[in-house]
Amino acid sequence: MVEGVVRSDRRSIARAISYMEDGHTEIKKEIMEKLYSHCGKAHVVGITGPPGIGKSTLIGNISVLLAKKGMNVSVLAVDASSPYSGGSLLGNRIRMQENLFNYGIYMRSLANRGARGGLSESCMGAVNVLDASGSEIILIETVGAGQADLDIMNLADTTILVLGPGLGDQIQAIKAGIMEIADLFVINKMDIDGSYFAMKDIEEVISMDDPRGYKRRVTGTSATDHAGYDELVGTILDHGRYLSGEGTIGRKRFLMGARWILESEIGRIIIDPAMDAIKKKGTDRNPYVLAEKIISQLNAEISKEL
Ligand SMILES: Nc1nc2c(ncn2[C@@H]2O[C@H](COP(=O)(O)OP(=O)(O)OP(=O)(O)O)[C@@H](O)[C@H]2O)c(=O)[nH]1
Ligand SMILES: [Mg+2]
Repeated sequence: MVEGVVRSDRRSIARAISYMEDGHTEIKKEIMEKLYSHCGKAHVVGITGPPGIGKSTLIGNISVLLAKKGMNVSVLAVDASSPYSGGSLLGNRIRMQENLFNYGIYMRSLANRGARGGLSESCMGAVNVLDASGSEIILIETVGAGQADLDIMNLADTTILVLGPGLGDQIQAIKAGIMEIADLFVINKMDIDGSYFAMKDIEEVISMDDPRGYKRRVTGTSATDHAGYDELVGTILDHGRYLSGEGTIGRKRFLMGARWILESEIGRIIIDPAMDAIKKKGTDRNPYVLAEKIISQLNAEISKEL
């Protein structure tokens, strides 16, 4: 199956992702280890925002533009509240899926909050499968609400927050949390009144960014007018280049990886016994000694695992 994934065989990709959703930890771990040497090339883009703001429509449109540039594109819809539709009309939905298929774009919904690991863990697994299969860009759609969403965004190299007209209060609420982790902003539904003000709102927020860091941008898009997508694709690719150019991507992925280790089921297999052993040993208040103990205990647990 792993060989199939690496060959980009669609059935193997689908099976491997299903294991990531439902498989036992041991199987997931084995698959992830075998995929490891094939991973690391994909640019992972998380797209979040309130329900109905137009995320699926947007992703449908930009994934086609990316595919037309010759890129290998995949789409993951996480816990989508509505089927991948690109519009509420059934005809629209069929057209969107046909369109993605015709451009060779791989699309998959993840909706399983099964007992073995959470949704964000399945998503992390799916990203690794797609990365190993040769996807150059992986677009993840998730509804902008709550912790699970933030965890999924913790997977993305580039996080895009989609907002729209008439979200004044929501923008206030969002400013505190996800605003900080978003790298790029989109005001969708530019064809609707009020979008201009939403755009100004975001511009004001990002004008306060630290000038030494990445200069965040906001792009206006409209599905009705098919406008803004070229510019948006430009900013996404630009952010990807920024990350690899700056070497920031290594640090960012390392930190995200460390969080996964601490929070995932796989991590718990190693970390919990180590922590238990340390707790039994005593009541150290000395952080230097404690740090050394933790590391040697983790080393012991890891070699046991290997
Ligand atoms: N006027 C206008 N309508 C849009 C635009 N983009 C999307 N829509 C419509 O907004 C509705 C929701 O679009 P979706 O793409 O399904 O939105 P979503 O954010 O993916 O929704 P959820 O996945 O349910 O959170 C559909 O009826 C779209 O046709 C736009 O730019 N302008
Ligand atoms: Mg959607």
